Amino acid sequence: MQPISPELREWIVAQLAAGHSVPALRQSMHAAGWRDDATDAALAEVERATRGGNAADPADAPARTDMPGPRLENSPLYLDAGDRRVQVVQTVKHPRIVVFANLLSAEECEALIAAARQRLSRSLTVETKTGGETLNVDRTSDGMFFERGENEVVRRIEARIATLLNWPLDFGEGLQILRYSPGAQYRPHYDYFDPKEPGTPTILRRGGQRVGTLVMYLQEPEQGGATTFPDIGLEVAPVRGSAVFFSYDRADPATRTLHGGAPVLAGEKWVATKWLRERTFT
Ligand code: PD2
Ligand code: ZN
Repeated sequence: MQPISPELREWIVAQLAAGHSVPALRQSMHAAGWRDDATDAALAEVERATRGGNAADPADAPARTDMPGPRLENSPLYLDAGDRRVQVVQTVKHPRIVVFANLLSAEECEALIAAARQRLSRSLTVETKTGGETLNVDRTSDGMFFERGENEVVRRIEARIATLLNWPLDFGEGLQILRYSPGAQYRPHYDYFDPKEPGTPTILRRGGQRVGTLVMYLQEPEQGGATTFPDIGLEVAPVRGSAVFFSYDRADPATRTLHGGAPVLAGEKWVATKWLRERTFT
């Protein structure tokens, strides 16, 4: 029997609260690969737990209090990231966004690009409808993933990120590398997994929700390629060795973390993305 995770329970509660019928839920879960006996057990458990009570909407659930992020209480200009002194260039409180400079050396940027180049393929995005991966017209870059701790430079950078963002190393997904050629872009999206999609509980079994993103710039394009935050009109320039961090304490647009990669107009942009989960990512 598949275990009934807190995420699956939360998803079922949200679906019921949104007015979806139990048969419709059974059909979505079946399509997402859930066995019928597991589906019945999960539905029964939620029914028992919510009988007589209010089915809470996850958007109204209390925000997480334990979140990744740098310590900024004393408005530091520099932060000690263990093996490197990182500059704090810009901060936004809501949404929580921090722009860093000098996070990576030019040699580290080159080493990541060199190790990734031969392994690139057209980027896929996690498909929350099914829990699988699909080609996405909204994302026209090429990409690959390193395993966590795959090589020396990846290990060094992951340890630095864990120190800088005060988040356990093993809560992070493997580093993703993206290359944008001229014309390539990543249309505005949220990095958290949509709790309303039936594939989401499957995705969340590997470490819960994403709660933070760090996009590190490995190579500057000649023009274009900013990381944009349309809700607040912010554009972060893709300067080599710099990075933008943002966090989201619930899987909801109220976090104002809509963001995208603007089209590259000339040259090539390379980035490395580290996504942070709620728990150990397996
Ligand atoms: O490359 C970027 O600027 C970018 C923009 C939005 C990367 C991501 N999202 C991502 O990797 O999630
Ligand atoms: Zn993103």
